Amino acid sequence: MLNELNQLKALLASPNRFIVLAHKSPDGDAVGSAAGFYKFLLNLSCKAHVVLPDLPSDTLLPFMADTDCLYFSEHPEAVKTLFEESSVLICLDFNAPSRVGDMQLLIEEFSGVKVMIDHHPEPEAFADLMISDVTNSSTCQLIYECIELMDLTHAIDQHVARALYLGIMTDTGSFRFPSVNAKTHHILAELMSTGIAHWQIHQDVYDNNRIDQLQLRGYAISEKLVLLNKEKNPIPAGYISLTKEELSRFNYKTGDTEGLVNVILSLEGIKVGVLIQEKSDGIKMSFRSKDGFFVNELAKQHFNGGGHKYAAGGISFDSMEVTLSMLLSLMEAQFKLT
Ligand SMILES: [Mn+2]
Repeated sequence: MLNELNQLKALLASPNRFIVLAHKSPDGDAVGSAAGFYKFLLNLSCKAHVVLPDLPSDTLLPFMADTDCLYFSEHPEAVKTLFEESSVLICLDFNAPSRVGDMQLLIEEFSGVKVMIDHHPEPEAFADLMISDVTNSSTCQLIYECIELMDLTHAIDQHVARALYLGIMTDTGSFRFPSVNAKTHHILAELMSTGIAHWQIHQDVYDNNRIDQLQLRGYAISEKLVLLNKEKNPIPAGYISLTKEELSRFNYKTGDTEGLVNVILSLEGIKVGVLIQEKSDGIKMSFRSKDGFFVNELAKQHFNGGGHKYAAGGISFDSMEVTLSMLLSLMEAQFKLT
């Protein structure tokens, strides 16, 4: 990694034009790493722009304020021009060009230097500089570690600190997942010492629900939660499925069901939770697990997805009915307790 960081440091010191890019449907770590790295570049007096494939949720959108972010879904031509005019592409919080949706070709055809900084397993070798740490809690933590190793922490101001704090907070379930280590807390302390209002970040992300959103959550838990662990040969799993009609009944907006899959996992005895939602482009699935029950292979092999051992995503292009019956038989085969 030191070799890559030396090369990155050289890029930062040369007259380059940077594009900072994170993945489609950006979560807190994607938003935090994009906004944070962008501000870091500006603090080093680099020329930089941020691009996201599409808009984050209303909750996360304010964290993109003051970044002049270009959204490919809204301004594809402007993004294409930017790709032609830039010399370095920084890819954050994803490890395969397919994770940016319709922007995939732009990455593949980018003629400048491609840099990847990411923590997801099994990176595809698409970048010239690959900085991958699959044990890291978050891309935001990894970015901090890179900045530290490049000896550039003087470029971390409150804007950078706030953004990186956001990503570490959201990717670690507020600092509680097994991926959190002592280093995570040391970094958080450093970020806090810039004077950011850390409590405000928690409040902005977690205490900002709309009533529709809370009621959708209530409905999902009381009416749609199915537990598989109550029979003779129990499967320690539960799932919630939501149809398009159910989502629209509660005026669903992007991000409204964020964290709902973790509620399943909070049940006593449950090791695997799955949230299945019917969206316009297919049936979206979020998998969460714990205690040695892994979900990334299931998502990868059967549902066109992947991710971390304990947190993965996938998509199915079958009907809800077919998807559910497939999921049930797969979970039975993989997770049944004997
Ligand atoms: Mn992440």
